[in-house]
Amino acid sequence: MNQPTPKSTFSTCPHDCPSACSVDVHFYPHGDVRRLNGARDNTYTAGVVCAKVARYPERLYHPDRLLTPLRRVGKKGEARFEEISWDAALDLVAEKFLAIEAEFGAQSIWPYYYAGTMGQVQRDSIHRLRHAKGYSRQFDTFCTNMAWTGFTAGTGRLAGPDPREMAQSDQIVIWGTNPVSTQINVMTHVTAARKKRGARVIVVDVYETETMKQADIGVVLKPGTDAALACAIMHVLFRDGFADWDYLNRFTDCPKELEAHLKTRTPDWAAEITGLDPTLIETVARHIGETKKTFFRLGYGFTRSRNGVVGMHAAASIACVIGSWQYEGGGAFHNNGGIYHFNKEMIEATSLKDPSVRALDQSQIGRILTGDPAALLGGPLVKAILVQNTNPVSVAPEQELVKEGFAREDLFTVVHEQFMTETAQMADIVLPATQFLEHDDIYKGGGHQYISLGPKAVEPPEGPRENLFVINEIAKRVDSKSHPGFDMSARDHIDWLLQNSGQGSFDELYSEKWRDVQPDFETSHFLNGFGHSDGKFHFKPAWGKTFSPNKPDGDTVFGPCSEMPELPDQWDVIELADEDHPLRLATSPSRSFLNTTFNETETSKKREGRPEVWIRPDDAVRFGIEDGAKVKLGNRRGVVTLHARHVETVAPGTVISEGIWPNAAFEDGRGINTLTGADPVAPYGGAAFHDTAVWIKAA
Ligand SMILES: Nc1nc2c(c(=O)[nH]1)N[C@H]1C(S)=C(S)[C@@H](COP(=O)(O)OP(=O)(O)OC[C@H]3O[C@@H](n4cnc5c(=O)[nH]c(N)nc54)[C@H](O)[C@@H]3O)O[C@H]1N2
Ligand SMILES: Nc1nc2c(c(=O)[nH]1)N[C@H]1C(S)=C(S)[C@@H](COP(=O)(O)OP(=O)(O)OC[C@H]3O[C@@H](n4cnc5c(=O)[nH]c(N)nc54)[C@H](O)[C@@H]3O)O[C@H]1N2
Ligand code: SF4
Ligand SMILES: [Mo]
Repeated sequence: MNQPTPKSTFSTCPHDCPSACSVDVHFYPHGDVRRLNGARDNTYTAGVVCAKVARYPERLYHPDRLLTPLRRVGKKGEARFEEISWDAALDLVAEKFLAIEAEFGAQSIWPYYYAGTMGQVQRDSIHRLRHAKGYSRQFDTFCTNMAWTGFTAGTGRLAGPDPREMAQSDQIVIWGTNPVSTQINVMTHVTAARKKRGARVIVVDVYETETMKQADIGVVLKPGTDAALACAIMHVLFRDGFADWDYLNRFTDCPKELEAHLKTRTPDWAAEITGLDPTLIETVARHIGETKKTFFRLGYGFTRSRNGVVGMHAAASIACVIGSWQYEGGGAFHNNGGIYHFNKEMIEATSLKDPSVRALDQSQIGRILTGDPAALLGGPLVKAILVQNTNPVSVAPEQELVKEGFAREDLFTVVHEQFMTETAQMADIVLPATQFLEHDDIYKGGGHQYISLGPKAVEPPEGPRENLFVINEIAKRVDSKSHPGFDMSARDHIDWLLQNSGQGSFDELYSEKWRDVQPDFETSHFLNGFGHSDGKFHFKPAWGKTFSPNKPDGDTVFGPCSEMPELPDQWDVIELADEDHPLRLATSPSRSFLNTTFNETETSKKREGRPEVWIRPDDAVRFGIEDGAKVKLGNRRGVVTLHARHVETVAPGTVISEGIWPNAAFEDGRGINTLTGADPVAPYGGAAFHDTAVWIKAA
């Protein structure tokens, strides 16, 4: 007899988002998923999810979902395929991988992944195959490098005050993040602080975002000038007696030196660099000085610049000058990655990892696939690539090179996907993937402090298989070193992970749904000392030697590391505007797409309209750009065609293009990342997606 369909169950949103929301999944009587909502009994999610996930059935039951394995029959990129069976597809993949390994060596095969799912099992099992075979490693650089490095350069640990404490703050500074779009739950706790305590909200961005529209004070500065603003704020704090010297002397490395260094970093100095009114800088600094319970919610956006590490470190330093870390509702928070301590041996086979195998820079995939010897780190050409949970033909910088690389006839490409993305279109073999409600996984919050379970809620359609299956089945066919992880189900993996990380078991977490692992107040606020060996916050980090979760192997550093300023300062390594490229472009997130995920759903596309570039009316006049006109944006990396919109509140000399639209939504198929660069940011790499000089002209 069939089991009666439950009315609802629980899960966790798997997408690449700091909120990692706990969700309730509601069913129709016939068993299909009806809708999702945020779990009310989870104290961070607090009943709220973003609109795109609330309407998840649109993605789950999308008519364009991939349902069968496919083999290319047309030319590369023509996207002509024939259906084949799973066995035939996996056998073919294994045969090719073995032949390529025999001829060119294991490192000519590159498993390429990212965070399209944040599930620990489904996302990270690819490393088990990689390490067991000695395939090339991946240096992850799309997202977190600059932010995490800048933050931990100061704090020594990627953690901070309980994010729910925002509700206890008197003032919240939302810096370089647009939570209304990118992590809506921040706003829940911000709103609570406003309602309960009349908290003031200050937002720092390069244009007036939806988040800024809700703020008491909006600070719209030129991209890549955040360190100048932070320095001027700290200058005023020292100058006007707001500095907490007891705190500074106990908890920081060189406060006197910082004070002296900032003497010349006046609001007038910063106004020149940031384009801000010096009186606005004075006002913001005074509000910060007068409000001990100030919570700095520091995002990723302002770090996606060539000086982004320095910007993050400078912003985090402000919390030290006023000693706001000492108070509930005070301090600086960026991400909680450092609190979880998961043992990943069974998922990733970390014991089989060979540090002598090269780690190729994910963002340089264009250079790598087109055979740039520097990007290949002196090793062999990449002859095969296995892609899971990412869409590099759209999201990676230097798109022209990425396309050229994937078009190589001698590159064997396997893409495991839910949809026929731009990357899947370039594949030799396309494998259909399950969606999160169709498989088991476990998640941890970057923006909160929960470990949460996402148990399988519905059966997948006939065809799609989970990532774990693909990895285990390839491993069996390519003579990989044996590892018990290849014989385990997702539930077994979750159970092992929890048992070996001191967090109970699968069954325990199933009954709890999520587990709060926030450290105690003293630890969270670094009142037992910061994470560095001297226990201090470092205003003067040893750049290139300092701890970061993103620190590459050995003493490898990137970019002009030796020129990084010793103390917080403006650092002019950004792609400055010049005569040929008079504007600076930031490619900020759109509300209804999540990177390229959801850019396949009709409601999201409808809400977003069309690819646009937003320009201030006065800048538009300078370049003769009418509101609504078709325009070209270009630089030495390429040219894109899109439509202009006049928007008043954008930083001067700056243009904004929201969202990663499908490449095909642009007139000539060239997506926004045609313009962005893949040169690594100092000191530990990362892509400067919001740091691009461009020209504009009417098309
Ligand atoms: N709806 C939606 N949600 C998302 C995503 C998405 O694409 N869409 N992406 C997800 C991912 S992968 C991540 S990593 C997170 C990232 O989320 P966030 O931390 O919010 O970071 P970003 O999305 O890069 O950019 C945030 C803001 O930084 C601004 N910004 C750009 N340059 C500067 C600068 O120089 N200074 C300052 N002060 N601000 C600047 C941008 O205009 C943007 O409004 O969001 C996740 N959530
Ligand atoms: N211009 C510009 N470019 C950017 C950024 C920006 O701000 N501006 N942001 C950058 C950042 S922060 C990031 S993190 C990257 C993100 O870029 P990507 O990692 O490419 O993220 P998505 O575009 O969301 O693509 C994820 C893909 O994974 C697939 N997927 C989801 N779940 C599963 C699964 O369980 N199994 C399999 N096999 N597939 C799955 C989805 O269908 C989707 O196609 O983009 C970067 N690119
Ligand atoms: S806010 Fe982020 S984690 Fe929450 S449902 Fe939306 S995409 Fe998922
Ligand atoms: Mo990201």
